[in-house]
Amino acid sequence: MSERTLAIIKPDAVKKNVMGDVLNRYEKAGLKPVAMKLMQMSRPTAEGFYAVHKARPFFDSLCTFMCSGPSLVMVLQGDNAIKKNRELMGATDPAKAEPGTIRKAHGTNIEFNAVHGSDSPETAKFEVGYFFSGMEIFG
Ligand code: IDP
Ligand code: MG
Repeated sequence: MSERTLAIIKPDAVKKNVMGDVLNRYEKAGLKPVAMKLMQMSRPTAEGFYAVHKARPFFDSLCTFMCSGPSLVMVLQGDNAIKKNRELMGATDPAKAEPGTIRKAHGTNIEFNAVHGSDSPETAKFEVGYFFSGMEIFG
């Protein structure tokens, strides 16, 4: 079933000049970018996006990281896009990520881990709508 998921190439990966490699992985896996914007998140934007993690000890540091430079924020569309993207990404901690995954290749540590991907249909709906209006999505 074709679905949409929100993906972010985080500031660490943009700084490392690996946007092209990550986009290539999405496209090769059948995940088509149908909306994208290169943006530097404001603090309130990052805090709202990660509101579910507000009580976590890493919340403040995570928001500082996400505001530290431009990210490539996008909507990916394809069969089982949510699960497929999570598989491409690998585990949250790059040290534990499977070989061949994006985080294994480009993540630095559990915080600076290169990419974001929605983790469920409900989350995807919220996250896509957080950054994009219907008019900005081509699919
Ligand atoms: P996910 O991105 O794999 O879904 P989440 O648990 O939703 O992982 O955490 C969101 C983001 O918060 C992670 O991608 C990572 O950047 C950061 N993060 C998660 N756990 C830790 C931690 O223990 N220390 C520091 N940062 C963390
Ligand atoms: Mg998550």
